[in-house]
Amino acid sequence: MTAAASGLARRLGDILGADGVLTEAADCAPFLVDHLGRCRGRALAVALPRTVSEVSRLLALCETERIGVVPQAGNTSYCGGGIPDDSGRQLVLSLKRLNHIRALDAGNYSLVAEAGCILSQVQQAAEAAGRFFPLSIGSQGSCQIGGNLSTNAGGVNVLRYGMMRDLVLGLEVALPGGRVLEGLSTLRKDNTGYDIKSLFLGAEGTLGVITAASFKLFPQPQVRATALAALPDVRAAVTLLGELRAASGDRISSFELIPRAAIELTTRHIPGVTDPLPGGNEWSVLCELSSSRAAEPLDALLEEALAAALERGTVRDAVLTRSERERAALWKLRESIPEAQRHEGASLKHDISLPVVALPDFVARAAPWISANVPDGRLVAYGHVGDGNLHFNVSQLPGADRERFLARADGVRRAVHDLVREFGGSFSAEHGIGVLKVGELERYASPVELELMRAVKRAFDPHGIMNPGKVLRREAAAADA
Ligand code: 2HG
Ligand code: ZN
Repeated sequence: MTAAASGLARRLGDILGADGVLTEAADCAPFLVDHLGRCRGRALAVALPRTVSEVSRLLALCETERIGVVPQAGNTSYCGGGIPDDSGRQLVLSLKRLNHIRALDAGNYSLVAEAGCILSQVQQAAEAAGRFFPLSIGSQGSCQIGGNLSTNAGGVNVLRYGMMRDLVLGLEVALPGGRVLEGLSTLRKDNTGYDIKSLFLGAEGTLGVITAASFKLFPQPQVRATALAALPDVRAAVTLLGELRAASGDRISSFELIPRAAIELTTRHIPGVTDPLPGGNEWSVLCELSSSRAAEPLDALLEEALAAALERGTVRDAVLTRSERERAALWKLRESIPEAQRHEGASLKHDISLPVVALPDFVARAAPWISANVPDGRLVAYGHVGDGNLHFNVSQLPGADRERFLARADGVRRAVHDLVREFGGSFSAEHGIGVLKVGELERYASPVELELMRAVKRAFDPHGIMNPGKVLRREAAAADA
């Protein structure tokens, strides 16, 4: 360690205590690489504060010393937002010890959680009080609330409950320089000027460090009906979504598209996953209805709606789950697609969203392009079709050369994202920008949007110490941090 680094570690130790600063290479290593192994960096140290006051004092010190601070929560992100650059001059600020549920008010349907709480911990706290916290994503056993807030996470319940942004009532944020925005309101209505908290949601730690948030809770679902339906094409998925919304009185909480390729990958790589509808169907959807009214006959309703869809030809085959075990098996098939893709080899990932009605035409244009231009890859397009969000991923074919396949990434990304734009969509639906999509934001955001984003960044973080180079490229004046 250089003299400057050890001096800083000592001053951080004064704020955080001896066990609050990691400097040994082996201790820091897990914080310096993302879970997909796509982004790696180096750091001066890793700080592990326990309180908002420690975070605030740390940010005051880092602003004075012009040290870049990289907030990191569960480190499950897809775009490298929580990984430092390779200069070795930035500080990783892990939120993992800020992990308390501070308050839960069942009567007010609200909960206050610190940023380092694991998502499943928040879900369980709500459930123990007879309430429901609806954010649900594959990594919920390890991702943390601060990261979910900072990337405005989505997942499988967005159709009914919205994204993370829609669940937030208030935020506590430590700002560069050390001030703290104390905004843990649990009010449903509060129109007092600009909605400042909104700017931190999806900002990926570039404006300040979210240390806690107050959330809406909902009544616990009491009944669920879950089915897998095989479909002739993506257009049928959009049609079925409309039919089910109408037939169920809008009880749909999840509507997930699963292509045949994903069923093949999960049954091949994930122990215990089987295909509930063998028959080589090109597309399926996992649909789930739910209600907080126990007496609601959702199974019968879903069965009837799917039978009618079968008659009309929207659906080719369907299976309803008859037990919690069968339901869990279906969800396992869906949730383990990313893991199965990893076992299969490299993949090119595109987290895109489109108006739901545009999805069929988009896939009809984009899928043949992939077949013609990526001979060593296979399209695995799946995801939250009810929200218009597809993970338009391409998996390396078995036996293909990994490096040659990955060398196609830039060209494929350009073709996919340009087509997404042509269809009025977004190149970043729920995984954020991080460091990997900074160039994409520059290409697809309008000059006015970029100018406003840069102005916001300067207003909140004039010295550019907050997660430098993420979301927006560093400005020359802030190049030191
Ligand atoms: C999902 O919906 C996640 O499973 C991960 O957002 C998507 O790995 C992916 O591309
Ligand atoms: Zn997803």
